[in-house]
Amino acid sequence: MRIALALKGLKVEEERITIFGDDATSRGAEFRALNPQGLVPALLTESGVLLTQSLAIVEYLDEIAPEPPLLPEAHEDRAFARSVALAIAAEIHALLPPRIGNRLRSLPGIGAEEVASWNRHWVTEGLNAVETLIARRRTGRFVVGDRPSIADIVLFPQTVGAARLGLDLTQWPNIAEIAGHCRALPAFAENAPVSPK
Ligand SMILES: N[C@@H](CCC(=O)N[C@@H](CS)C(=O)NCC(=O)O)C(=O)O
Repeated sequence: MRIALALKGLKVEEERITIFGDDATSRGAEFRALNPQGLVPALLTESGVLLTQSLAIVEYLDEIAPEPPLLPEAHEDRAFARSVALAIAAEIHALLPPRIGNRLRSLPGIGAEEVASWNRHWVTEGLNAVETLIARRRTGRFVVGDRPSIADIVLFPQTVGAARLGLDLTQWPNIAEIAGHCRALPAFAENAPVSPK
């Protein structure tokens, strides 16, 4: 969401929600009263509607502020950008957030190294597939053409996470190149995900 806001030059009033550690504010009663899922991102609109789920929020931002567009123009390209975004958000990221690691570590015999190995497994398997999908259709600097779309907005943070897990991005040449083009843009570089303290 932060990358999409930055690409569009939109400003919002921000409240920092922490997601790591026992005292994570995302798990507190106050935040849950707002977002029962206890997850970020969450966006409260001017009329007081709470929007959740990053892809829904990015599409909402694209509708209220169409420039620059975050979905490609052609129908097939739009569906492709959405499918790459979902392949990452639903099939990779969903298996990795703090609540998954916390739950795994609560099980007998599972410690930090097992959780790191779990994370590396799902990122590797997921990005292998995403690399093949992208390689089949890529014609420009980003996932679709020469303009960043919803697909790059989801892909870039996942590459930052993959590197933090010690995975070598060059095993996914298209993804590594796209991540480099994203990082060259301040909207991406300044809004890369933060690591646990
Ligand atoms: N499908 C959701 C995932 C949201 C999500 O898992 N967000 C993470 C931060 S990137 C979170 O709030 N994690 C808190 C936790 O796992 O306890 C989306 O795309 O917005």
